[in-house]
Amino acid sequence: MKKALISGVTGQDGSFLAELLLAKGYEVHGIVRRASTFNTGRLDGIYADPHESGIRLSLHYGDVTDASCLRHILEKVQPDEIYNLAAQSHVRVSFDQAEYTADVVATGTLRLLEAYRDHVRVLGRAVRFYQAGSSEMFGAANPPQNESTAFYPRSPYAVSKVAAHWYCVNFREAYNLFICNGILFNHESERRGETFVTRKITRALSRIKLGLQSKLYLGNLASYRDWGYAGDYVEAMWLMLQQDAPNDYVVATGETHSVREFLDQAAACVDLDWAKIVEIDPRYLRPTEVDVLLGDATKAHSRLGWAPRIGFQQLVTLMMNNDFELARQEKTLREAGFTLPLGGGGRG
Ligand code: NAP
Ligand code: F7E
Repeated sequence: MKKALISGVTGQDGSFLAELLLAKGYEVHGIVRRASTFNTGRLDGIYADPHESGIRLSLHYGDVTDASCLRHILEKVQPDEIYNLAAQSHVRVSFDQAEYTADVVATGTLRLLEAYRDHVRVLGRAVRFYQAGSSEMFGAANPPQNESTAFYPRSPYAVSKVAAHWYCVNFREAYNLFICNGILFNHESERRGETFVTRKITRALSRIKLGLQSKLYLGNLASYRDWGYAGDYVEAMWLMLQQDAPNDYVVATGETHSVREFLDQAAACVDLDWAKIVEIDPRYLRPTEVDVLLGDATKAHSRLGWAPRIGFQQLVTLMMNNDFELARQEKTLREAGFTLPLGGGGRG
């Protein structure tokens, strides 16, 4: 049985990847940050009590800012594949917490790479490593962007991802390690964090439709993103580590849509006129914006045989269906006299 270690297992992608690997028969180990509230909600569908027998998902407390804990986890788990998904992944927040973002995203990757290199060296094991790179690394580069496009990062997050990317390339060349950089364009789902624009829109429009909220405050509606479905994208991560040789791949749908278009599609699902509900709040603008991202995933198509299954319209619809149902449940509970803690409606 193959063993995988996932940093960032509690995040959107981590949860989809853990499900995919479990379905493929892997033993899956995830690194979880200690928090004062539960942060494992996205794993509820696959988590089982460790005291039961035959458990194939194990969680380990750890943090990519703590090198010695990463070394201990590697020694204990002895994985065949490592997926480094841990990140402070919010671009707007990275302007407020630039140093912290660099510590987690750039230096955190370096810490894990060093622990991985030493583990391979000492134990002589063949271990493969996936790095969660981002289309944000292209930033202001002209679209369409592919593996040959020069990076032009536009945020502390993106600069940190570029550093992590090059650490990975350097470790691959310097120590002959099997390391792949996935350069993934935006991918969303019903599990997307509620302060990213897609989920913020689908949560808010659903709640507004049911009278639970009156306004939606957003920033720049003119930017374009190549939005895919997270469940499709984690398959590409896995495929990269199954090839004969390590390489770097762009993963994208090849279609781009503006935030306005996302609003059009989402509002149409619940028959709302978003222009009457949405207000612009400058707090959500970024000091430097990424205007247009549009990925060319020809290499992933031809070498990995990867293609996205879910298109833009289907993505918006599935997120709206999910969030309308959540809003409906919230309304029912409120009417019965219960109150629920709200998500990121006013943030993001
Ligand atoms: P996400 O939902 O924000 O999840 C990030 C994960 O990293 C969470 O599990 C989080 O833990 C964990 N984490 C944060 N700081 C950490 C630390 N110091 N030590 C250990 N774990 C830490 O992000 P995602 O959308 O799943 O994305 C996964 C990865 O792909 C990230 O590296 C992201 O930057 C990258 N990426 C995402 C996209 C996208 O469109 N989704 C596109 C390209 C690249 P908590 O749950 O405790 O917060
Ligand atoms: O913003 C605009 C915002 O925060 C998308 C991360 O997963 O994908 C994600 O980064 C666009 C931007 O995602 C609001 O200005 C307008 O132009 O949903 P987002 P992102 O910045 O593209 C990349 C690939 C990653 O790697 C990242 O980890 O939407 N926008 N109004 C807004 N954005 C937010 N968050 N909130 C707003 O109110």
